[in-house]
Amino acid sequence: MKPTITAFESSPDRGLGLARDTRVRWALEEVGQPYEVRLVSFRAMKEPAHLARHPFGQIPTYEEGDLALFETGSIVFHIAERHGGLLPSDAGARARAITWMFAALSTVEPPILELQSAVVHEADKPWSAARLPLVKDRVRARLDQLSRHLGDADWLDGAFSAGDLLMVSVLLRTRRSGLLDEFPNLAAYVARGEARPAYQRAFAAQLEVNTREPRPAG
Ligand SMILES: N[C@@H](CCC(=O)N[C@@H](CS)C(=O)NCC(=O)O)C(=O)O
Repeated sequence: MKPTITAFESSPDRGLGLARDTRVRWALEEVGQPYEVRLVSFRAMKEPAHLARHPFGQIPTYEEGDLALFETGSIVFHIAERHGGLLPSDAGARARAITWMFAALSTVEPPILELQSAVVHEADKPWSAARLPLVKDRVRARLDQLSRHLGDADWLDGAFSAGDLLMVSVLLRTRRSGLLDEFPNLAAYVARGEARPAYQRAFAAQLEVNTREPRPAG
């Protein structure tokens, strides 16, 4: 059965691929699972039909028969469990790959989201300029630790896994700040992720949505 995911009708990043549906699209592309997309507006995301699928009124969601999921990490994990290719079969390696999924979302992403909030939502506050270097340093500290761990390896733990998929996706959000380029091995790691044919298909699919001509009203 083809799953249906939700994505922004019009992403605030206008197709840079940073909205989280790209992560789910990428996972589905990696495992070769075709999917449908239901596009939702910001208003529709907060209405009862969408809130029944996602209690926080966000994207992405994932529906497959009777199953409805929200939270990107959970969706990617579900896809990785259902299909081969995103989690190793060796039990220890699999547990480590899952650990990297959590690390991406709960250790590396939070300071990156904080930086994004500082730049997008707090730039007009009187304390913004004084705070920004602190927020950037928190991101830098995490990137430094990750960079030391990765060293000159291609992926975080052996073969590419769902852990890399989420980590690359999270790191992509630092590119515009310039911080990623301070760590050449992480920049190369992200570029390796982006070069994967599955990522390119996922990116192209979201770009197509976000560069469509607006539909005439009425
Ligand atoms: N923890 C959630 C976060 C979901 C999230 O923040 N989605 C964003 C798009 S990437 C969204 O829907 N933003 C609109 C809103 O929160 O109103 C996940 O990983 O799926």
